[in-house]
Amino acid sequence: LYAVKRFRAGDDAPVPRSLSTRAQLYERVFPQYRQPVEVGVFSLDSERSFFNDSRQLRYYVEPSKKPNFNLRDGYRDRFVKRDDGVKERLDHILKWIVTNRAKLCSTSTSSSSCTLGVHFVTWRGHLTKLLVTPYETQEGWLLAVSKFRGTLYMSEVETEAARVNRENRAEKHEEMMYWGYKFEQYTCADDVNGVPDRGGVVNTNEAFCTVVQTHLADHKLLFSGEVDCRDKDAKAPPAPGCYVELKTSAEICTPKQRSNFHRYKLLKWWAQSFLPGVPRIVAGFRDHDGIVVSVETFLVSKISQLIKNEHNCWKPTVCMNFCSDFLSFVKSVVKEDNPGLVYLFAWEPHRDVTYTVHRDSQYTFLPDWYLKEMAS
Ligand code: 0WD
Ligand code: CA
Repeated sequence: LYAVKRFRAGDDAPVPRSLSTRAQLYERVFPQYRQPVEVGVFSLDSERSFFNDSRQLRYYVEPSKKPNFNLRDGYRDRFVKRDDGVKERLDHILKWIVTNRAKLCSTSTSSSSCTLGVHFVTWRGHLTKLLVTPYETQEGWLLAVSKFRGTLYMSEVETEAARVNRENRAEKHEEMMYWGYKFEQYTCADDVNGVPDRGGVVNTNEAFCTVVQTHLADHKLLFSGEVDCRDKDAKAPPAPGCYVELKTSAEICTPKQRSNFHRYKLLKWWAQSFLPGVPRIVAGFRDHDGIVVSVETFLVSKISQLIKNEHNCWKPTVCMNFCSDFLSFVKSVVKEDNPGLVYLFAWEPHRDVTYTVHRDSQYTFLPDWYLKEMAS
C-alpha cells in the first residue's frame, strides 16, 4: 500500500497529486526526531510589538492541589483580547530571522545575500495540526507553501468553516476561551521571585515565543511556538527543557469522560509540547462554572504509556510518520523557487491531502520587506 497516489506525468521526477491520511499507513518505526535546540526567543508586548528578547517570559508558581481559582474573574472588566481577525501569517518569525540573520545565514562569497540552511520554516501550531491529522475527524486545514532561496515557508490559511465558526462564536464559548489565559495569570509570575497577580489585566496580545531547530527524518526544521512559562529553579535544565505548558480542561467525572480526555485532548496536548521539546504540562481541571477544582502535571514523555490502555487509541509514531511523509510530499511538489508562487495544500476529514497552485494571488504571504532584507 502506498500513501502517495496518482503520479502526474512530467519531464522530471513524477509529482504525486495527493497524500492519504489513513492512520494504518503510518504505523511503522518511529522516525528520527532530533532533540529540539532553542536557537532564539522573541516577545510580543501588550500592543503586539516585536522584541528580540525574553521580556514576556514568565515563571511558573505551583498552585495548591485544590486551588479554587475562579477563571471567570475579570472577563468583563480586566481583559484585552487580541484581534484574531488580523492575520499575522509568518511575520513575527520572519522578523526574528531578519533580526538574527548575521548568526543564522551562510552568505556566499560573491554576495551578502542569505540562505538559511533549513528545509522548512513554520509555526509550531501548524506542525501540531499535521501531527494530529490521521486522527482528526472534525476540522480540516489549509497550508500555503512558497519556496524562497531554497527554504520552504509554510503558513496556515483560515478555512471557510473556521472563519464562520470564529465569526459566530457563542458568548459562552468566547468566555471559555478566556479561561485558559486566566489560569495562566493565576499560575505565572513576571519575575523569578515574584507571585502571580490575580488582580491584573489579562492581555492576549502578550506572548513569549521560542524558536527551535530540529530534524524530522531527513527534514531540517526551524519553527517557533508560544511558551507559557518556565521553571523558576536556577538548576532546571536549559531551554526548552525548563519550559512548562499550561492547560485547562473540564473536570473528569465519568469513565467515558476519562476515555475522551485520553483519546482526543491528550493527543493534541502531546503533539503540541513534544514538537518543541517542552517536557511538562500543568493542567487545571475546572467545573462548569469555571472554578479550578484540581491541578495535575503530565510529563510529555509519559503520555503515550498513559493512553495505551485505551482501545483503538492514537499512536505517536503515526503522527510523526504522517508529518514526515507530508513534508516529503511538499518537497516533491514545490520545486520552483519563487515567493510569488503559492502551493495551497488542503485537507478535509475523510479525504486525501491535495493541492492547488496560485501565482501572484491573494495567498502570497512572504512580505516584500523580508524578500528585500534577505536579498541584500
Ligand atoms: O494558527 C496559528 N497557530 C497562528 C499563530 C497563526 C499566526 C500567528 N500565530 C501566533 C499566535 O498569535 C501566537 O502568538 O503564533 C503564536 C502561537 O503560535 P504557536 O505556538 O505555533 O500556536 P499554537 O501551538 O497553536 O498555540 C500556542 C498558544 C496557545 O496556547 P493553548 O494552550 O491554548 O494551545 O498560543 C496562543 C494560545 O495561548 N495562541 C494564540 N494567541 C493569540 N492568537 C493564537 C492566536 N491566534 N493561537 C494560539
Ligand atoms: Ca497553554
